[in-house]
Amino acid sequence: MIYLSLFFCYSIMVIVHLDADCFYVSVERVKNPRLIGLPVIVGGGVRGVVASASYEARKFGIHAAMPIWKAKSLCSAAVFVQTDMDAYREFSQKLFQLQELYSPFIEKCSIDEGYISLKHESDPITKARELQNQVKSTIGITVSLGLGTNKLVSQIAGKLWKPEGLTVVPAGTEKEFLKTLDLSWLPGFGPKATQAAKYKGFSTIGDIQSADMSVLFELLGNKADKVRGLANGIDLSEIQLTPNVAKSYSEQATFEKDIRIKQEIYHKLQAMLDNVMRKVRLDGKAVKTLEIKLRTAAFKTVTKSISFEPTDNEEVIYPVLLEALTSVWVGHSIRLVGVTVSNLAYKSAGQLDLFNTPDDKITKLLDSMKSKFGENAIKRGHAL
Ligand code: YYY
Ligand code: CA
Repeated sequence: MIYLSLFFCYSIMVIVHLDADCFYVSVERVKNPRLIGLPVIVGGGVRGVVASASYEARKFGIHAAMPIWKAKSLCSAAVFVQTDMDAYREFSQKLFQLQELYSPFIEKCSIDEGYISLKHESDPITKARELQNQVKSTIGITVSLGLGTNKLVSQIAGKLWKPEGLTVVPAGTEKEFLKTLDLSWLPGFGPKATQAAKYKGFSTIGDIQSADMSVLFELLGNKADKVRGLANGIDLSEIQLTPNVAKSYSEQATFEKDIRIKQEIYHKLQAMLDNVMRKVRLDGKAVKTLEIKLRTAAFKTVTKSISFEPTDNEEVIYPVLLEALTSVWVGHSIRLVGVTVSNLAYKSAGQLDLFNTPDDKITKLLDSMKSKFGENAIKRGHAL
């Protein structure tokens, strides 16, 4: 009986809220590890406010959106770093690509926050812990996670214990969990609304749970019903799938001079395929579809796509590439070529064997040399 109810609990407690801890600061610390352990503030620029403060800086009362001059006055020893949005976007992309390995159901809420549904997992808590560890070991930043039966509860749980928190609200305990929290945790209670509510004697979410409906209506108008539901841990909003997480990898290039020799066109396409497949491997994925694009000297564009068994190895795709090229190239002069691989397969533990990943020593050696010495350190013969 106990086993059954626990299983029931786990099986519906599947929404994870993920939020990177002091995200901009964490990225700056990967770039410059000397910042680790120091009170660090990222911000400044035109608006002159704190964009992200390390947890060491927060001990001095510094927080996001505070004017820089005020932060300086609170902690003269703090290290101030200018924002580097390009780096934050790059880390954000890696962060969401990692989440994709755990679930296809992801809603991106901001550069470093999102919801992930783990409804397909039998043990979502263990999976969430795995994700948290993998983010730390592969990207070098920490995240806090909240697990609950709905978005509201998992979001509050995730933000309640930071940094590196993993807070679980079991099914059926939502109301109890919210009861003692300050009102300002509820959506719609910004500083102004919270102040007005406190004036009327509401201080915690529990006060809203038990409030007289007519008083709530006076305070919140037609939102009263919804807010009462939220206060009781009822949130029916669904995860809105974010479509712009990478669904394909592609590269294209224009030749300096138009090319009419099939072997040369093939070699160029092979070199581009090598590059995109290296990215696929770095992201721990596999692909099932290849598309090539040729643009002729007369600006006519032709494409051909072919699907195959999932693989993360370009050598397996070379024959498919040749087949695609042979089917569309009939002797034209070509000015531009492009390669796209898509139809991504998600690898998770135990699934690896399903992929067509031959034990290819050359591919592994190339990957490791490129990681150590840069993209151009070594290439296959066709790319020279
Ligand atoms: O998530 P947490 O560890 O608390 O810190 P950050 O990742 O640095 O997030 C900062 C937080 O502050 C983010 O949710 C946006 C918000 N914020 C703001 O409200 N106003 C600003 N001018 C800058 C940031
Ligand atoms: Ca954050």
